[in-house]
Amino acid sequence: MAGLSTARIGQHVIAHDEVVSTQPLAHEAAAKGAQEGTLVLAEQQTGGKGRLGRPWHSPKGTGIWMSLIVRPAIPLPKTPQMTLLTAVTVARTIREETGLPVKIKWPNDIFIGDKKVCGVLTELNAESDRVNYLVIGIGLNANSVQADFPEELLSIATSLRIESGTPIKRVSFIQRFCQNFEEEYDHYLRAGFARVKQEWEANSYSIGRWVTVQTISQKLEGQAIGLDEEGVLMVEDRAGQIHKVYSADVNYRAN
Ligand code: BT5
Repeated sequence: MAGLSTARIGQHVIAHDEVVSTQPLAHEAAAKGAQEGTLVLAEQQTGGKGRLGRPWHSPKGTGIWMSLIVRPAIPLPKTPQMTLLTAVTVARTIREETGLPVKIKWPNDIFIGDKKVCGVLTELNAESDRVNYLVIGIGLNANSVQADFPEELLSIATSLRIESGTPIKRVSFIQRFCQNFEEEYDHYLRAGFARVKQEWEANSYSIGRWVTVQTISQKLEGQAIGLDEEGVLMVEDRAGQIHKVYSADVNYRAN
């Protein structure tokens, strides 16, 4: 990408017009040895995906639909931290590029007000207990207008353009994202998770809210109180007991 001052992130870009999803294309590229920092971008996805097989609406030309390949030398249990690092980086980039007040909803959503503007999907490729690579998918509604959203998303989704009243420059957004990501990622690899945790908590939509958490084994109600040192969400129930939520769907509700 011209004008990009990173060492790795965004130095190789694979740009497509229409794809089913950038995620499998990034996996293919990574399996063939694509360098760390390679970005797969598309103008449109016909089968964009979220977590747990959910669809991600990705119409032509309105969004930033991209998958980033990274190869962090971290133990497998720490890989969810990369989702939080990415969310922190996207949120910072949105603030810097638009001034909009963004919040991070655990674990992978970026919100403006009570609407989702961006989602992150991290997929792992590992051999025994070694991380081979991660594909981090980022779907950001950049320049969508209301009419770009299907009926079922109208009340839950928004875009940077809707919120700020002006279209954003997608290339300059991606460049700034790459710079911010590389800076945060290098710091994380050198010094650990503490700075990501601090920035995540400072910009959290989740902390202080009452949540219902459905895990495979239990349904839990309580207040989200923060992240532990590893990036796991801590939820305090009415009896004052603290539960750690690793990977589950968190629903928010009024007290
Ligand atoms: C996510 O999943 O939020 C992760 C989204 C990742 C999308 C990127 S785009 C580039 C890369 N290629 C892919 O195919 N995927 C990644 P999840 O938390 O499961 O949220 C999915 C839910 O968000 C859906 O069930 C809808 O309710 C809602 N949703 C779908 N499309 C949306 C959109 N464009 N904006 C806001 N919300 C949306």
